[in-house]
Amino acid sequence: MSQPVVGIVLGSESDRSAMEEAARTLSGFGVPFDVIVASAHRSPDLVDHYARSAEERGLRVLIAAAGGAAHLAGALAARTVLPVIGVPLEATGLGGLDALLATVQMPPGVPVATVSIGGWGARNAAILALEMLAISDPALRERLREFKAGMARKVETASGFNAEVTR
Ligand code: RP5
Repeated sequence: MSQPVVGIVLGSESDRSAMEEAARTLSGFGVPFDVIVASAHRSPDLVDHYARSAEERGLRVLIAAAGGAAHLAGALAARTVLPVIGVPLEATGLGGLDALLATVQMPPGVPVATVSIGGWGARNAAILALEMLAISDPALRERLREFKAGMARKVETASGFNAEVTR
């Protein structure tokens, strides 16, 4: 098993199903990752240890998913210079808006790259992590290019419009 380069941190075990798409996407590209549950509020020492040791353990990008008062991504970003991607999840009656605002509104100097709420965000977090890794990995960059071309082909096929003629 190769060394994980992406770390996925879930604020709770109850977040696991919402983040399955992130794991599936990274697996599809053959990029090794690890997944842990660590809560910014309930297990702050674990979050602290995970973030501070992430770089030396070989991780290159962190993805943090949490709902409600979602401080997890920010708590990680406070403790590492690795890029942190935040996925706001729907966990309360506020539909994920609470987590979105808590995740995205970071103070200057401590950015969290915040993606959409829930499943869309889970998938986009993985793709964004792949794009970050691809900066120094031309082979991965080519696979991402093919992935995007594949999406375009699907839309073009569904539209019935021959986009080739417009290029
Ligand atoms: C957040 O509170 C977690 O990320 C989760 O989305 C939500 C509810 O957690 P549980 O009470 O189900 O553990 O911290």
